[in-house]
Amino acid sequence: MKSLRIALLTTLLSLSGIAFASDEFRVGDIKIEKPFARATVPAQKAGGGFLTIENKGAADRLLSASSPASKTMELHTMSMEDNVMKMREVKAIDVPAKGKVELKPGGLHLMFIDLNGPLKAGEVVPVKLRFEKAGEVEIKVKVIDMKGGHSGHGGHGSHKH
Ligand SMILES: [Cu+2]
Repeated sequence: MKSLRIALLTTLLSLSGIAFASDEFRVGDIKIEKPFARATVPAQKAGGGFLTIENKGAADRLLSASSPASKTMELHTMSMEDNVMKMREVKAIDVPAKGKVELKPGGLHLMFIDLNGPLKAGEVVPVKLRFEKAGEVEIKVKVIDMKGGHSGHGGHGSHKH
């Protein structure tokens, strides 16, 4: 009955906003959960990717990401500065020992830079993540339509570095 209860919980969670499949990817002590990306419109050159990193072992760091969907990918963080949401690139994302890091809208995220085409809702995009200790893992990122959801991740169209 336990699995039924978990299934029910998953259903409730997906009803609360974003529909997730039970996507999990592992490499070494690292587990990647529920990767998703925000669907983009044709004029958009960049898009955000989100996921949860769980670490069963010693401290590690996410160093980089890459995908055939875009020319490059960067690791970004977002924060409020003078009442304006600002994004900046980070060199790495720390994954604490026996801890968890959430990449989510409004915070840390993966950024597809120079998209080769729009990210369309329903598509699945392969992304390769490289960890300092655990090494490389390829994950499948679901593209979802987030219209009506968070709007705080604006400004990507005029992304500057
Ligand atoms: Cu970004």
